[in-house]
Amino acid sequence: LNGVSTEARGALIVLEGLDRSGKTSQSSRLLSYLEGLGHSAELWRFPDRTTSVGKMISSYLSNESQLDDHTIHLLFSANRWEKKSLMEEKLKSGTSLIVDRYSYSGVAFSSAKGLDIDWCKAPEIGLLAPDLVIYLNILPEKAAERGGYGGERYEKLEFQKKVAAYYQILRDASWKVVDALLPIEEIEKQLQVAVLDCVKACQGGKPLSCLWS
Ligand code: DGP
Ligand code: NA
Ligand code: NA
Repeated sequence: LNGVSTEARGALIVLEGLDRSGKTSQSSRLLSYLEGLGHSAELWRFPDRTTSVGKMISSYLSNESQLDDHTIHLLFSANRWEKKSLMEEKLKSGTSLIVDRYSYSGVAFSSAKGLDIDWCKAPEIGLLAPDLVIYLNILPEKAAERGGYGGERYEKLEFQKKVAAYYQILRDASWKVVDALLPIEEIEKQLQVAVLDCVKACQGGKPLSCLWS
């Protein structure tokens, strides 16, 4: 075992869904849950608007700047790549990460604009694959009713319908689909069960892998 770490690794848990599907509040509930059980855990989100790339993305999303669809796609991807080594470090040192949006958002939102899906996936290849993707499933019409959208670039019903269709194409074995219209506490319970299973599997030696797998 020389040089081989025997420390249990953390789990990479991603929340995905349309805008207003409830990801953000469920993510913070999950963080409290894991911390309450004594697990080391952190809440991350993409886009990470604090980096210089993230600031360009934020300005684009609020319609303060215009960018070619391919260019913004690559910036979103770069924003995940600039966090990859830290992400790997955290997981290997035993910290679980709950991540609000990841590569599935990247591909679904850009494909919904008409970009080729394989072209959209290409820059995500080699990023860490989530151990679990929780998809908060909501009809675009229902999401739009939830207190309205905030007015950012993609928060339009017709566009969100296309995003939902691309999410379905991206669904794979790592996904757990949860009905986002259930009461908040019911969703929370379902997520806790799935997340605890996942954390235990990772502690038990489930290997880290890369997208897309
Ligand atoms: P949020 O901060 O989670 O509200 O995300 C901001 C918006 O950006 C939201 O409409 C989803 C979209 N988005 C998130 N990640 C990506 C990405 O990687 N690519 C594209 N094109 N859009 C994304
Ligand atoms: Na948003
Ligand atoms: Na959000």
